[in-house]
Amino acid sequence: MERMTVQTQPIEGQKPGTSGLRKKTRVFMGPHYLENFVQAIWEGIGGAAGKTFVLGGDGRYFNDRAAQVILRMAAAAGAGKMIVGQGALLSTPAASHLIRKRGTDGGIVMSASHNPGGPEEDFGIKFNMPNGGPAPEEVTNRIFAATKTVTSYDIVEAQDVDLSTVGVTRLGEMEVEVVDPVADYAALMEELFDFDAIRGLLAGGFRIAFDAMHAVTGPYATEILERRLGAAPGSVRNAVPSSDFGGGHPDPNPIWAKELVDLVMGEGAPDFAAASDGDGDRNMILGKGVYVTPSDSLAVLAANAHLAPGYAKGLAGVARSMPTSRALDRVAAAKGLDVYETPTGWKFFGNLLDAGRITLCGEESAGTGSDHVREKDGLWAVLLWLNVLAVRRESVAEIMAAHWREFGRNYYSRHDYEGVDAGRAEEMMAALRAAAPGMAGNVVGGRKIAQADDFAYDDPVDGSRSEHQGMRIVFEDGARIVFRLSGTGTVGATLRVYLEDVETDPAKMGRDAQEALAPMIAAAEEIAGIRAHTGRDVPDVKT
Ligand code: VG1
Ligand code: CO
Repeated sequence: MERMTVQTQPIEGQKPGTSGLRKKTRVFMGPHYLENFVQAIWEGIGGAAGKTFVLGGDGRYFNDRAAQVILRMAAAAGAGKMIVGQGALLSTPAASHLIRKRGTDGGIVMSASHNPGGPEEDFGIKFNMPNGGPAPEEVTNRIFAATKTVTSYDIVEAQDVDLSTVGVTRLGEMEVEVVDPVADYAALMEELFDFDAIRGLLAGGFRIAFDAMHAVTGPYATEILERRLGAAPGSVRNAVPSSDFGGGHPDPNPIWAKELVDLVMGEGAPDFAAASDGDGDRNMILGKGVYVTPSDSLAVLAANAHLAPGYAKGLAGVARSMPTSRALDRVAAAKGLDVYETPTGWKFFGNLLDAGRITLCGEESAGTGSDHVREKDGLWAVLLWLNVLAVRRESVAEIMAAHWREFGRNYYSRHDYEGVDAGRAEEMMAALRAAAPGMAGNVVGGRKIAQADDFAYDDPVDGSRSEHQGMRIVFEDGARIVFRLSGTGTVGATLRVYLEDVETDPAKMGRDAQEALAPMIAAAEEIAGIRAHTGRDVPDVKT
């Protein structure tokens, strides 16, 4: 087997964002693009020689080809072993678990998550650390720096490795172990949750629907929900991963999973429904006639996790990303738990989880997880909900109503303006940054601003500081607006406006969220001048 050194030169823009490097698939398929970045990963982590890595992806277009390139580069870099999901598939949480379980030196996940897939859509790569979590900024900065100086990469010349069968093979000196992508993950779920109780619930006629959105969770959900828990065959929909996710966005929100939302809102609705994203780390939770916002779901799970065996001893603490609603804080306050506020992106939870300061955490973008892995985990959230439902024997709607009565309700919504001109979006953020220091005390829409700042985070574990993580404007009565630019998009800029208002009067807790938030929507426009800056009247997506 011949090892070659290929001359190359730096390619601009290989800067990892909120979750790895994401670009148009065609860009990734361009000459040296993937290879340069993989070489930069090896450099950013101090080399691959003698190391063991996990490799898998969400099955999108180019997943199979990219896997072969990464394997040949790993062999050339002297890696000792690669553990690969069969068919080069692994959900993000399953990859995280495998990295931890096998005690490897990290892993490479090929995914652009909830972004659409296909030759004209998106592809992505992220590196996860030995703790199973996304590389922290310090490491992604080193990787980015290496992309700017790379002049060559090493790769072996070889036939494709057969990834279709479970077993051990070799690529030159390197061992390649192909593993069942589902088995270890499913076993972990059985440890955390009361499968007997959930089986009992389902056997009693409780009907569920799970939409895998043609993405990687299909095989996991089919094995766990249908085979192990006895959900009726067909409960898992769109269960076969396809390279373009059936032409849709594998994004579990009311827009892209509209069919499922229509199902629970219509006649003969199932009792519980859920969906996951491209790489299986997100979740959307629905009940008969109800959509549970991710922020509320996080709060409900924090309040009820002790009902599942894996969390019976209670929670060490909880965390949420800054833009996530403060419904979680209400639960934490009532239960005397520490609550941490981190920047957007799962990498910021890693240290808190490793240090044992938190057990449960989540984001408003449909990500929830715990210390069982170091990524958010879609199916895990679904199973925790099912475990809670099996114990409480109430409907999702009843659980939500009781939760709001007990803790209060934080009306919440995120408005996204997609494909905005990047320069204009930056200008809007710069204007907000400049105005923020003078905002406290101003009255907008009859409410007084208590605090306005550009969120910066000091990690309490390693002391690292992350700045410019979003503009937040907090009102005296607890309402809040956050403005931030997305770090996962591949075209122009996506402006995210996060809107939140607090309701403690039980008589007013059943309102439509957009209606209840109308004053905050108007306040956001007044404060930021979204229309003038972006030329947009209405958001593209409301979740
Ligand atoms: C978005 C979400 C963020 C999430 C990230 C990765 O980032 O807002 O909460 O962690 O996607 O999710 P941004 O920068 O576009 O707002 V995904 O499921 O990669 O895994
Ligand atoms: Co994802």
